[in-house]
Amino acid sequence: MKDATPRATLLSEYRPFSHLIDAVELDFRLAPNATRVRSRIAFRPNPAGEGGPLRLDGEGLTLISARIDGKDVAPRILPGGLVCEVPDGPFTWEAEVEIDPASNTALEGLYMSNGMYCTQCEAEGFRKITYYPDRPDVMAPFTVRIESDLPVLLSNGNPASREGGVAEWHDPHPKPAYLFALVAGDLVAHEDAFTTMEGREVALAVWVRPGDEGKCAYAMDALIRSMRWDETEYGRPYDLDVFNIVAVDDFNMGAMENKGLNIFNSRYVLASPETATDGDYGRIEAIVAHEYFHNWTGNRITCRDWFQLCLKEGLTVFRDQQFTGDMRSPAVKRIEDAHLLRGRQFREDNGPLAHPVRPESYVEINNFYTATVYEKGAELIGMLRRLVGPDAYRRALDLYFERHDGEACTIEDWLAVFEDATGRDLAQFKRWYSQAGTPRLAVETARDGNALAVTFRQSTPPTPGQPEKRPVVLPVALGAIGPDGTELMPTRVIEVTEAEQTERFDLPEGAVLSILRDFSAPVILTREQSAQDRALLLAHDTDPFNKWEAGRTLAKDALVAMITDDRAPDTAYLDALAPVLGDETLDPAFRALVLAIPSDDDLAQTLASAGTTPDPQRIDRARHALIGALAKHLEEQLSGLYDAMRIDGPYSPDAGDAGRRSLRNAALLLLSHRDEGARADAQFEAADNMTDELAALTTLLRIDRADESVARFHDRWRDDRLVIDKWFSVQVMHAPGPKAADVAARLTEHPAFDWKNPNRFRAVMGALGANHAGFHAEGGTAYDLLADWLVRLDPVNPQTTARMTTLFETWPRYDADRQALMRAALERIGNAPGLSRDTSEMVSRMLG
Ligand code: B3K
Ligand code: ZN
Repeated sequence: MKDATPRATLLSEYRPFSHLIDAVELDFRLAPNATRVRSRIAFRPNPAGEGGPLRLDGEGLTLISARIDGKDVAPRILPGGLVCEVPDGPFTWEAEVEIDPASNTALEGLYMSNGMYCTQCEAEGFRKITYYPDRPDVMAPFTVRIESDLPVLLSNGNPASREGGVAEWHDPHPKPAYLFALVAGDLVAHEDAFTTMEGREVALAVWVRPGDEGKCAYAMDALIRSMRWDETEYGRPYDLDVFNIVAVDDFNMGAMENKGLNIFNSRYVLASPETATDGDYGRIEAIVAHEYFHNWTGNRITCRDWFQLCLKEGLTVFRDQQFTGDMRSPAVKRIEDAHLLRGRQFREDNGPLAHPVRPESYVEINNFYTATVYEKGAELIGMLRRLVGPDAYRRALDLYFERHDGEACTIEDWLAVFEDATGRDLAQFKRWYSQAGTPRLAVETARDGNALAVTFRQSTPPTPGQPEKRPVVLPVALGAIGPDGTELMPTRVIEVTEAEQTERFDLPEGAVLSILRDFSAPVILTREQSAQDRALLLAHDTDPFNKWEAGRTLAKDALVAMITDDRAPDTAYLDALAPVLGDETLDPAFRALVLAIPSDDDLAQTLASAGTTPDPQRIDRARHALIGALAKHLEEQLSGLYDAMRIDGPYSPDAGDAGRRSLRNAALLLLSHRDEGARADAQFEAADNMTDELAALTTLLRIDRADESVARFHDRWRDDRLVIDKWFSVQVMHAPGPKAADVAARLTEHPAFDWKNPNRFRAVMGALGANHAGFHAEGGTAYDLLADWLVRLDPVNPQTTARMTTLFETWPRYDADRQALMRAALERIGNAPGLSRDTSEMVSRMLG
């Protein structure tokens, strides 16, 4: 470990910084191994600060010179920064440092990717560029000068001048250092323009490597739609003369919302019908929107400290979810988001890494960009909106923007605008931010004539460091359907605030309650309900989420019975599915979701939370058996759907066509169990778009008949790095369980396995973790392979390594043998000499 005992940062220890900054000037002279950075910073004492010397953060910097008000000074250099005595009043700090971007493989700070310079500063990367108070509550306007022979030189804000090899940029909006960005490279632009509601002309550009310019139109279109949507839905116009997006191949995550200069992982920018799937298009649209929306929720109003991360992330995820719902289908989007939340966030919340939406302590903040902060954070915004209603929500947001523009805020500030705009007391609601864990909501009913008493009991199991839990506010949306399928009670929202609470409804015998409509609270609902009642809801519920949920629960019940009691597949489920699949009034995208079988990991989690130890092999077998039964039972219908959903005409990524393809390809996968892959072979050859081509390949992999197609696919796409990522990934993801670790190991020897590129590393190792039967195959070879590679990656790229250790987070779910093997793998990672702070924090949290 780097530090024997890495120190935790605590929310309770927050103190304002000693100084404020009036202006920052940065001057970069770029050179791969010896970039010089000069800074000139106008400081003045912070009236709210505690005085004392100036402490600046800095990591891996070679200090060349430092001056205060023009006079040389000799600051004390410490492990994470420096300390310097300073005058009592305002002063100017000037420093020059040297850094080595070409050797920066951690991809944090200033680094190089394919000959291009770029930056990633959130959360604490700016300190690797120069000495600075690298914390979000210190905001300042920046002027940046870049000197380089490279043709394109970009930074935040508006361009100020460009002459010879020098460009100057000025960003008038005060910002924290984590939003700083610089890009220099041989890049080409896909350009467009936007006129804001205030009449501002904005020049838009998506910058990519030469050769990729034909793949930027969709990202640009998504950007323009996002800008318009934020104006119409939130009244938020853009505030600079330019907005630039740059695509980078080596990037630790999805994208970054730097002011006026968003930097993206190229996989979330580049798209053409031949190379990108419908899923890729959807992610590009959502991420472009997400980063753009941060301009108001994150950049103009930022976080006081990193504990408040959900203030910008939860809210911005919620906004991008609303946007996608508006662009596509709100019902389908809600189901996908709820499904993702259960898959990722519930998994986190019910394991050793559980933490509150607003954590109170961290060692490495990069380890807290989690599903809990993002996705559960977004659910909290959705619950607030449901509790106060859409009009009051909009009033509260208007007040938020008006009151806090230009400030660094807290969750208390956020809740206060809701309290002030609505008069509501949110003290109990606030528990959602500090209490980790997924609440269980048990529902029981008792009838007396037409009086139906519904009792809700909520409880949250203990999580690390939080043995006792208190009741939270649960908005429970519910309605009722009559035995003939008509709606007896339209949706109403009950607020469950007590540990136990009973509500009464006037509903006749035979009425079937539909509870937690629209997934109105992020809880695990437990409730005895007959298969007949579930089938009724699947057929007739007016709430799309609960209609889908009814089918899902039937599928899960059938699978659990197959896994635990060796039962045969339940034909009641198969019968209930048929009319929904055939209902042409239903969106094909929705029908595709209904047809999807719960994943192995989902089943493992379901079993574990019901107190049964999941057996990965049995789960895999049962799932296969159900797929086989479904294919047999519905063969004719599926075959009809496969033909009916065919699209003739040019590819369009819009939601309508994408939905048809997803239903058609879901049918294809099932039908391959009947036709030995004949349709998939034909589709693989004929496909004119990546969605259909990859679906065919995946289908062939799943029935273990893909050898030839895998080779053909590689030959077709060997020069397209993003498609080759898919090629690596699907082979591992869809390998039969016992073979998965071998397939992954073999692929790591492929010449194109560039393991220092995070996308490529994740394509193989992330896919191994996602192949449940493969990752947990007997003997633990997959655990060992992953551990070997994480030990190797850690010194090169701690952030990606730490993130990928979470593939082990489910260890407590499994049997004693697997637990021991997974723990041993984690211990081996933990004992690697020189392990990064990032990874060591993750390992020690997981091992407890
Ligand atoms: N704010 C960035 C994430 C930064 C992650 C730092 N480890 C992207 C986003 O959420 O929009
Ligand atoms: Zn974000």
